[in-house]
Amino acid sequence: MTDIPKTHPRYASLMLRERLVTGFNEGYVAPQGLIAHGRGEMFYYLLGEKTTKDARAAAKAAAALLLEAERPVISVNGNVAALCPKEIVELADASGARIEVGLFHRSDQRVSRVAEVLERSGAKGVLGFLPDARIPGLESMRGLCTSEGIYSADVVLIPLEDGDRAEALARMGKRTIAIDLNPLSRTSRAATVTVVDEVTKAVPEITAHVEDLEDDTAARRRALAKYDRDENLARTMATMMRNLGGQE
Ligand code: PTJ
Repeated sequence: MTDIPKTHPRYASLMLRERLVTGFNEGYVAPQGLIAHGRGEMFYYLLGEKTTKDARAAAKAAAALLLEAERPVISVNGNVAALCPKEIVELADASGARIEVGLFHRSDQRVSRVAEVLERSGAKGVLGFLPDARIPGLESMRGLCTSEGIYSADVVLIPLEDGDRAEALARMGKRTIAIDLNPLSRTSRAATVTVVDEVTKAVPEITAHVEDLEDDTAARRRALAKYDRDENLARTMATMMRNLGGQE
């Protein structure tokens, strides 16, 4: 790892890169994951590298959806395992969700490394190593899943996706929660709830709302009723335009 001084003005951002590079060197982050992170960084910059009010509202709706679910599942890929394994386990524990490894650039070795990283952070019963089902209409390796997990889930959290799975899961009648810094992505536009924020910020934000809403059914129904994905994404894009010096 590069020794990054804590006083560096971009310390937090550089440390996220270091986690990905470590994950890449240890064989669980795909090389393509490094490119994906760079794209995310660009959108985060446009957001002012801050959690917006709209991201908080979406995180609240995401928490409500997880709490309303009967069989929630959190899908984890290489980037998410590198960036926030502990936070994923905390969200799974708080919401009662199962964790399933779902990789686009899938190999058995990467699946077991991602599972190991999660287990080192306290995860129990991680699914995904032995897929026995397939998401209909999804040709990529990410279509492989387990019947106990994603295949029979009613709500699936899909952080950092590349597009087609949210649509395929919706065709199966499932509701999805995306975490994606790109408000224009297919995933962002297809998920039931989209949190446009950096994943290491979004996951603990959702967990905090889960803890707040868990004994308050009326409050979580209100959070869901108030949330409108397309309006939320439009406001997020307006924030980016303002930060670029464009129209209000
Ligand atoms: O580990 P694998 O094999 O499953 O592969 C994972 C990657 C990320 C390589 C794969 O899912 C992929 O290619 O994704 P994309 O198409 O690059 O999409 C990732 C999306 O996540 C993009 O819209 C990025 O802007 C966004 N993103 C990247 N880093 C972050 C992020 N969103 C939130 N937080 C981030 N740190």
